Amino acid sequence: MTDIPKDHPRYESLIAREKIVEGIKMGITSQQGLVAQGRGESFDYLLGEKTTRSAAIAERAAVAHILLAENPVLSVNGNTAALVPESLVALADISGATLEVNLFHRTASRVHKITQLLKSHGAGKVLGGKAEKRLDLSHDRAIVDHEGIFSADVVLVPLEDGDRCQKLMEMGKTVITIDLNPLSRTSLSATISIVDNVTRALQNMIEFTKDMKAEKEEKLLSIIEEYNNNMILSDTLYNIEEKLKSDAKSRGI
Ligand code: PTJ
Repeated sequence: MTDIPKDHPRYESLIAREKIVEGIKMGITSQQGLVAQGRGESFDYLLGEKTTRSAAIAERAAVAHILLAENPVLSVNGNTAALVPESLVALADISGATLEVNLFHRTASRVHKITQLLKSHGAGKVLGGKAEKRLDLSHDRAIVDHEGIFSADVVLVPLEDGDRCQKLMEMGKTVITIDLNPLSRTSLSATISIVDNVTRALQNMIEFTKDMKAEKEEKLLSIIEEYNNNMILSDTLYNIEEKLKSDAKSRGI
């Protein structure tokens, strides 16, 4: 990995790039993952590279769903495995969710390497390697584990393409997405759309889980009932609009 000085103004962003490049070298991340990261970076810039108030509300509601679920599953792809393996394992551990590797550009070797990586970070059970069920989709994200995504009631799908998100919604599941594009098909079709960088979102969700784990069921249900995903998305777009106006004004444009 290139040595990035800690005082570089774009330190976090450069480290994330390094992790994706490293993921490709390790055979974990697809080359297309680089393009996806670049797209994410541009949306993150528009959000001010910080967790907005609406993203934090979505993250809290997502944690309430995960804590109340019978069989919550965290779906892992090549980008999230490269960027946040330790956070995925920590969130699964503290919330009781199961990890499942599910890839768009699926190869047995990538599934195996991602599983090994998660295990090296302390993961117990990691599904996906022996996945045998198929969702009604024409690409390989369709391949899911019976015990995992197929029978899950709540599924977290970070950095997703819209198809599978819509299919999981049609199957009656609660779908939580993490996607920096508030207007992607994924964000527009999920139950809870977290518009935040996965690196910040998972950290926040771990902290929320620590706080909320001891809450009574009624309290968690009330968080879910009060949540309105359309309002969250519209608030996010408003934030972007205001940030662009204020940036332009401060630069005399
Ligand atoms: O590992 P695989 O084979 O499953 O492939 C994974 C990728 C991400 C390559 C694949 O799912 C893909 O092509 O995704 P898309 O369609 O490019 O969608 C990715 C979405 O995630 C886009 O809307 C990006 O803006 C967003 N995104 C990218 N990086 C981040 C992000 N959202 C949150 N945090 C990020 N770091």
